[in-house]
This record gives sequence, structure tokens and C-alpha cells, in this order.
Amino acid sequence: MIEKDSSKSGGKGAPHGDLGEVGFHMKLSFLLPEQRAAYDRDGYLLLNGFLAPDEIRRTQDGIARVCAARGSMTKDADGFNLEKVGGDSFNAEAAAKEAGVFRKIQGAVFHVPEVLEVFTSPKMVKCMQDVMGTGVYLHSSKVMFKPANGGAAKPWHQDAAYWRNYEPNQVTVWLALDDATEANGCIWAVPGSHRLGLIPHVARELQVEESRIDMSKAVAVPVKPGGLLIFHSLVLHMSKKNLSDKNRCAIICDYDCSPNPCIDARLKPPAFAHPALRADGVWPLAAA
Ligand SMILES: O=C(O)CCC(=O)C(=O)O
Repeated sequence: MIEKDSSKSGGKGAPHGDLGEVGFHMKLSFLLPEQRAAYDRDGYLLLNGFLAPDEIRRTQDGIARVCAARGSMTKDADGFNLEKVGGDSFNAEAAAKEAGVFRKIQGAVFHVPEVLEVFTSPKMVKCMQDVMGTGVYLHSSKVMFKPANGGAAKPWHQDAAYWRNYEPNQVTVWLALDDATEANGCIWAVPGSHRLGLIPHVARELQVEESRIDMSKAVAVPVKPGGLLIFHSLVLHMSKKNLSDKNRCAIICDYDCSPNPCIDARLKPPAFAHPALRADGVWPLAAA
């Protein structure tokens, strides 16, 4: 673990979300000061090597086990969304490409114990405390598959557009389980776009029209297996269709600075329990 006190003034750092100043004055317990500064500057941060190979394998095995149990599914249900003919992923009624070929599992922490373990692990919570500078609350989670030979694209958007009832104070963690490359549909982002505020989104996939984006600034962000891409909920990002012969799977968790209820709570199976998840749906992982 890296222990660094970057205090310049002795004061407490500006919380994530206060974008007035690049820099920080808080005690970091996981990130290096330059990593925290890069997050403030760009709105995102790439941390390769967050999970060890055995942790990656364990998480992959957990996901494979859960998917195998649902291998005959041909209709979206319980947060399990299938890849659709024509990439029409937002249409629950569209025909599935193939039984049991999933686009995503929303509410992944409820279905896959290994994903829950990663996203509530002490190292993840420490990392989030360094990024957010506040309390850390679990907001939502998913597995995002992008199967080889046609896994659907995700158009330009800001995650905050999905959570309009909340202040845009969330941080998304995008953790690669496969090598995410330009060929198999890694994330593209616009550095600094977290400073633009919420940009209008249009139906149907809740996306930002490309005419509103300075495309000359867009960069591909390849991530090695086990690497983390951490980004502010206002960062413009997208991923292209997977035209390669390699799968691209990532697990994603959104953390909130404020004690808002976990938005996936409706997907929680009755038998699910976690000591920190409260009856009102608020899921604190670290105190403010
Ligand atoms: O994993 C991807 O390809 C995109 C995920 C994403 O941006 C989202 O679901 O909001």
C-alpha cells in the first residue's frame, strides 16, 4: 500500500465534485498524489494491475457460473440483458441474438458474490476514499460483456444523465477482466469533459449527439486485465462495437459521495444480505 501525505496547507481536501481547483490537500492512503491530480485534471484515471491474476480468474469463474445457470434465457429478466439482433439493446422485446449471450448484468453485486467481493474490498474502498474525499456509498453495479464478433456499441454519454435525481457526484469504476483494446471495444473518453456540466442527451439510448462533442479531444483508453478505469460521472465516454474475435468483459461499479439509496435495490433477490446494506437501500462503505 502506498502511504502519502500530500498536505500542503494542513487543511482538509476539497471533495470530489468541487472542480474549482486542480489539486488536493488530503491524506491519501492508496493513490499517489500525481494520480489524484490526474483524476482532477482529466476526470478519469487509469490504474493498471489493481486485481492480481488469481483475483481476475476467480471473478471470471463466478460470472461464468452465474451465466451458465441462465444459459437458456432468451428474454431479459432480473437485470440480465441479452445481446439483441441489430444491437437494439435498449429494447427488452427485441429478439435475442442467441440464448444466454448477455450484454450486461445490472445489479451484478446481488447476483455474483465474487463481483460483490471486489467492489466492497478494503483496497477498493480506500481507493474510492482517495478519489472522492468523502463518504463512499454503493450506487449501482453491472457486468458489461462485449462479446467477440459483434458485441454492441455504447454511444457517447455521461453517466450522470442516468441519475438526474442526484447531484452528479458519483464515480464510476470500470474494471477490465479481459484485455480491453481498441479492436475489441475499449472505452473512449474526452479528457476534462467533467467540467462541461451535464450535456443534453437524446433518446433512445440516452446519448450525446456527436455534433456536441469536440471529437479531436477523444482518446481511446485501453485497459489491461485487472486494470481500473476510474471516472467522474460527468466524463463523456463511449465504446465501439466489438468487431474482433476476442471477448471484452468489464465489471462496473458506481459509488456515490452522498447517502442516496442504491439504484439497483429493485433487483435485489429477497435472500440477498450484506451487513452494510440498510433497509432504506443506502449502502455505506466508508464514513464521511
Ligand atoms: O463497458 C462499456 O462498453 C460501456 C459501459 C458504459 O459506459 C455504461 O454502461 O455506462
